[in-house]
Formats: sequence, structure tokens, C-alpha cells
Amino acid sequence: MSTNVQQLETTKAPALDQLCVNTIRTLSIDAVQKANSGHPGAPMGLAPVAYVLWDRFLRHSPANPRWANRDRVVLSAGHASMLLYSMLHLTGYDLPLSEIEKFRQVGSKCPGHPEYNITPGVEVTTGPLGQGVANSVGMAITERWLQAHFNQPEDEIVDYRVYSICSDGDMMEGISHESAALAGHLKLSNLIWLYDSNHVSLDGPTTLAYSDDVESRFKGYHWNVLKIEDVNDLQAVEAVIRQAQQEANRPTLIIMHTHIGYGSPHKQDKSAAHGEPLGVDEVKATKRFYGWPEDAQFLIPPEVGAHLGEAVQRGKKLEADWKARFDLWARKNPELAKQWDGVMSGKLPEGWDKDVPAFPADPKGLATRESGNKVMNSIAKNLPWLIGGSADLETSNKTKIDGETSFESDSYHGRILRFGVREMGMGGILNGIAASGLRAFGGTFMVFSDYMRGAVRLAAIMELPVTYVFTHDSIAVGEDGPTHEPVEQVMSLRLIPHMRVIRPADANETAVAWKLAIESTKHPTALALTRQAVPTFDRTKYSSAEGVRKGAYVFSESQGTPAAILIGTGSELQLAVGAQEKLAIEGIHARVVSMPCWELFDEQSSEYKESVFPTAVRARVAVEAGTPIGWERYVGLEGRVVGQKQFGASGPLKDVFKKFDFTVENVVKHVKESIAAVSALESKRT
Ligand SMILES: Cc1ncc(C[n+]2csc(CCOP(=O)(O)OP(=O)(O)O)c2C)c(N)n1
Repeated sequence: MSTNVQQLETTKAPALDQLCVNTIRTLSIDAVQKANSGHPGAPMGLAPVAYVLWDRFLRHSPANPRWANRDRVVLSAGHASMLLYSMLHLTGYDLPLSEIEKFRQVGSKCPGHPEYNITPGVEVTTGPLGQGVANSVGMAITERWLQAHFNQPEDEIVDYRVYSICSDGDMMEGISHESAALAGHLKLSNLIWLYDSNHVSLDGPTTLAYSDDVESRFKGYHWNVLKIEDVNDLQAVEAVIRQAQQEANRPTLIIMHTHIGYGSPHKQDKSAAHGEPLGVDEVKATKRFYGWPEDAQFLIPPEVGAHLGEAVQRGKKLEADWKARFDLWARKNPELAKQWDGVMSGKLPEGWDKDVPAFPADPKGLATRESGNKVMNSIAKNLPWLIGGSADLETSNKTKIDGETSFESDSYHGRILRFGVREMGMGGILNGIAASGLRAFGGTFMVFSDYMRGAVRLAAIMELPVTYVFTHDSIAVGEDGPTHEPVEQVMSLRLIPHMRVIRPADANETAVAWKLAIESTKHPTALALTRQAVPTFDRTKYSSAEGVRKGAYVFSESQGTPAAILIGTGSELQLAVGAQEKLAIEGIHARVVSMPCWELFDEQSSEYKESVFPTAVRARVAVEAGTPIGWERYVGLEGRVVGQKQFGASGPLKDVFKKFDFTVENVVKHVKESIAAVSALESKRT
């Protein structure tokens, strides 16, 4: 590919436009150069597209980045963050130049990759390639759902578009396949992906590993596919985006032929422009090519500032016009207006949990996936913007919202999301929905949570209150065998900062767990639910399930001072209770603690923690049908863990549990061992 200045294409744009485009480029170049870190190449190539999109199409309000009916732009190629920061700064968001000058420095509003909650105007956190495009599908789904739910025949208050700027890397990642396929199936014509096809990725030319026929691929997904041969032809860019907007039945992919590092005499079209500063001399040479003063840094010509800054007034006007429409609509539809307020503010409607059932004691009980379904439905009835579904496991995950229709291309009001067998896509889509205000849940088998882990982690980073319904939460899955039996998943979800993992023991704990998930405003929640029936404990005999709110609670007190503490989670709480009863017969007093959520327990006061786990009681046994790694933190060095160190086995649940020693007898044995270990230590001390 050509790389010298003479061969570079010349601009076809009028002077002010060109000045704007080059300002975007040079701001990006200068910020990366100053930080001595970052990715200048993509912003240099994409600047004309960003300029046309923001200048001629976007309906946004820089003075109010969270205006509900704004168009969304998701920069899925998060490494090109300086493109976005340049646009946000130039169009008048609260992102001063001083922040751009601190690009990639601690505390800057311009971190290495765009981060939700840090930079006004950044819609979602991106960086792991592919996630952003999946988020954009979730946003487009939300827009269609909001339209169906709130718009009235003569009063429309929702009509925004969702754009995503994506790159070769996004296209290569599997999550883009999953989410694009679903977007095509759902005919999300409000969705436009702008694909930066520059034929270069980090290691070199994309030909090293990538020869997809992207056009055919997307046509196969039922997308409208358009092309821009030269993004420096601003009129062509404008015409194609306009054409994309006309499409009424399909999402649109615009394949744009661009040059990474456009204008750099020695780095254009090379991976050298991808992920490192151009270098002082190359910056100068590039600026010369742009006709830019080569020593100027962070230069914004006044006419550029004035022109792009018009977005602020334009946005205020757009928002004011919308507000007038909105007020009229709200007067006519007061009930809906209340709901709208709830969606946009995150406030739950009054009485949202009034129908959550209390489950009567029942030794036979029911699976927590079953009780979870009942609880979820009782909430869904009073929380109209709770939507969700599963990755083709509805009957297994029990995620069906009763009496509701599916969200489909001909029924966008449906609240049941059908993700197909696409866990990764589901994870990213859920984040896009949650970032748009709806309360979203998604289900799959616990073991497949690994498939969507990247998105789960991002939900935690973004502090989005997504709820994951992860059923079949242990080797108790049984016959399906080791591939379907989670061993390390529950614990590994606990490793993700800011996550809440709740593994309720019975139906009443499940009710509190669901309530906590819905009350959460800042934490994603993973519900670990059983496939098999578990007894519903008699709460007149045992403590109230409200204890779940504290993460761990004394479920069953010992008679007299406890010699040991038994900790149970989920389906294994019953083993702890069984062991307590057996030990009591032998005169060994043990306390049972139910510990469905580590994270909530860790947030409690020292006094509360001491009241549940008195320091003096060091004989402790945790019982959880998952990896024992990590439980040391609560059972201590003399404690024991009845856990699952290896992969499971195929067989009836009872046999599998027996094979791996999940029995009351084994728990009793471990308690005695722990008591002996503590005694041995104490006798050595005396
Ligand atoms: C999931 C994921 N894998 C790897 C990376 C690291 N990475 C960042 S950019 C990049 C190359 C992407 O190339 P492309 O998307 O073509 O971007 P361009 O070179 O056009 O800037 C890679 C591998 C990442 N950010 N996310």
C-alpha cells in the first residue's frame, strides 16, 4: 500500500470542513504524542467520518449529555478514544482541552479507553473489541421497545438512532457475529454501524489472519450494506449516511475504506500508526501534509471552535423542541409519564415488590430456578420496564415472563428477549439495554457464564445493574456431565470487583436475592440458582431469609456455645443443617451460617461480622459444591472446606453428589477434623 505524501489523496472538502477534519486529526495526534502512548492511526483515518456524523447528523445536546432522546454513538474501537474525546471537546461537552492534554494520565477525564461514568458523552465503556457493537444492539433494542411502549399515534417522544464506529478487530471478534445476527433478525433499522475498514490491525496487515467477505456476511445477516470508497469525500460520506437513515427494515453496515494514519508520510497504512505515537518528526511531517503549522500543539483554529461549538445551541434547541413534545405527551399520558420518569431516573415504581411471594415451609421444596421464576414474575407484574430472557434456555432457566410476548421485529413491545444461542452477544446486549435505562436480565447455564464473562466484567466496571440468571449452578446438574457442571464459575464470578454473586439456599432466600438485584443501582448481580429441588426451610424454626441482605447470617444457632461453625451456600445449606443435627446428637454444638453473598457480607460492620463469625470459634467448615479455593478466607487455616476440586461426572444427581462426597456424613467428618485441628493447636500453645 502506498505510503508517501505524493500518493496521498487530496481533500475534496471545502476549506472550513477540511480545517475541522484536520483539527480532529491533530488533536488526536498531539494528545497521543504528549501522553507518549495511545492510538493515533484510527482517529486520523476516521476524522472525516466523525466530523460529518457529528456535524450533520447527530441529534444530541452537549449541554445535557444524558438527554433521553439523544442519538447514541458507541465507539466500539475504544482504542481510538482520542477521536471521541476530540469530538466531545469540539462540540462543547464538558471536556476542556486541559483534560485532552492529560490524555491517559491518572485522574484525567480522557482515560486510555472511553469509560462510562468518567467522560460526559461517553455512552458505554469500550476497549475490549466487539463489546461496543454488541452494546449498540442493546441500545437499538431499547429504543424500539421504548417507542412501542411510550409513543402514542400522534405523540411520539422516542425516535433516536444508534451509531457505532467499529474496526477490523470488532469485526473479527465473535461477539460482533452474534450481536449482528440478532440485530438483523430483529430488523433494527435504527442501528447504523460505521466500519473502519483500513486493512490494518495491531500485528500488521489484516491479510495475516482475516479475509472475511464482510459484505456477504452482513447481507447474510439481513443487513443493508453500503460502502464509502473514500472517506475524505465528505459529500459521499454524508450521502451514504443519509441513505442509511432512509432504510426502514434493516440495520445498516457502512463499509468505509479508510487509511490508518492518514497523512503520515512514513506510517500511513502501516500498523506502526496503530498503537504508538507518531514521533516528533513524523508529527511535524504529517502536520505539513495537512497544511498545519508544524510546531503548533493542540491547535484549534477559532473558526473550527466556533463552527463545531454550534452544536451546543443546536442541541439546546433540539432538546427544547423535544421537551415541548414531551410535556404535551406527559399531560395526555400521566401514567406512562410516571413510568418514563422511572426508566430515566432509575427509580423503582411504588409497590414494585408488593407481590413477591413468601414461600411456606416445604421439606420437598422446589428448585431455586423455579422459585426464581415465581419471584421474577411477581416483580415483572409491577415493574413494566423489566425485560429479559435467555440464550435459548428459557425452559431450563425459567426466565419466561408470564403473559408477555417476545420482542420480535413485528412486536417491539414484547418483554421477552430471545437471544438465541448467543451468550456472548447476550452479555453485550444486556449492557446496552441497561445503559439505556431498562432493567434487564439474561439467563444461561452457570457453566456458560464463561462465554459472556467479558461483558459481565464490563457491566461491573460500568456499575450497570444487570441481573444474570445463572441456573444449573453445580455438579448437581447430574446427567449432562462435566461439560455442563460448573465447578469454578461461581467462585470466579466472585473475583470480579463490584459484582454481586448471590447463591440462595431456598425459595425465600431467592425472593430476597431477586429483590436485592432489582434494588441495586450500581452493581450487576449474578443469581446462582439450582436445577434440583431444595427444601423450603421453616422460617419459624430458622432465621428470616431477610438475612440475605447482609450476605451471611446465623441461620440456625447452636444450643450452647458453638464448638464449630458450619457455612452453607445454596443447595448445600441443607447439608450443613443435616450435619448440625447429627453433631448435636453426639453433643457437639455447631452453628449454621447461611452465606449466599460474600460481597454483601464484606460490606457489613466489624461488629456484625464478629456476631456471625466469632473470632473465638475457629473450627469452621464451608460447604459449597464448587471449587474450595477462596473459602479459607472465612474458615481460616484450621477450617475445612467440603468443595469440588475436580470436574464433575455424568450420572443421576444423587449418585454424582455421593461420588464426590457431598453427604451429611462427610460434612460431619470435616467438622470433627476442624475441631481436632483447633484443639491440637491450642494444646501445643499451652
Ligand atoms: C478483545 C480484545 N482483544 C485484543 C485487544 C487489543 N487490541 C487493541 S486494538 C487491536 C488491533 C485492532 O485492530 P483494528 O481493529 O483494525 O484497529 P485499527 O488498527 O484500525 O486501529 C488489538 C488486537 C482488544 N482491545 N480487545
